Amino acid sequence: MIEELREAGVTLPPIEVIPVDIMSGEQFSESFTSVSPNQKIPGLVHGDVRLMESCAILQYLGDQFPSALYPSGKTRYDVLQWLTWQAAGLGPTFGNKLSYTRYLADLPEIQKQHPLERFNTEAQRLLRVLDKQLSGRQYVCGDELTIADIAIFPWIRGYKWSKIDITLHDNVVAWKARVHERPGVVRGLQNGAPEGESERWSDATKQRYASGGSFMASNTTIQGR
Ligand SMILES: N[C@@H](CCC(=O)N[C@@H](CS)C(=O)NCC(=O)O)C(=O)O
Repeated sequence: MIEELREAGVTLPPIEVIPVDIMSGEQFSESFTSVSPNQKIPGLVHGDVRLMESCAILQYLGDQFPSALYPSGKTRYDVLQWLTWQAAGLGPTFGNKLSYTRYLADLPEIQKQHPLERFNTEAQRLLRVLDKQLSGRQYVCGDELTIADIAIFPWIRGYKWSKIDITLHDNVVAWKARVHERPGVVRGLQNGAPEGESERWSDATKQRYASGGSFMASNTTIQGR
């Protein structure tokens, strides 16, 4: 979002990006919890405003720094419905599929079968909905990139990690490539990624994410919060 605002010619105040290492539990620290009571990244501090939830943060930035990324008028409601669709549908479904695919290695296969099938089927349904929406459009809400695209893109981009096959959905595949090649997106993806690994993780990084994810997804960790 920050890099796309810059691409749109918006002048931003100085920005400090503070990494929160969720693998080592930094999301549970007192200072981060005061920004994000749900103890999940991302969080935003701007003056006396403290915000959690990526879709709320996108709306806030869109409001504070006006551009075509968060259009006004009737289109805004179109953007908001797709933003909410991500927060309530695509994100949780892809996230749950990811957990059962990569992070719950200790769970017997038999216990994983139903959730894997359930979340994969729902993910495919959501992809059909997105594919239809993208028919005849460059971006989710028309011919301009908006915060709806910014919210949806990371889950679609990471489809191999969650093992959700997007390749049957031609419009989704073309849209993913279109978003991915934008200079602002390229710069944004490099921010915070391990050196040289914004496009392809090393085996060591995959292993680190898999074990960190297993720690976060376990019922014991969730109960202890
Ligand atoms: N709906 C939230 C989801 C945030 C979320 O799940 N963040 C994950 C990383 S992608 C996290 O912080 N996990 C740490 C944990 O579960 O302890 C948003 O969009 O901001």
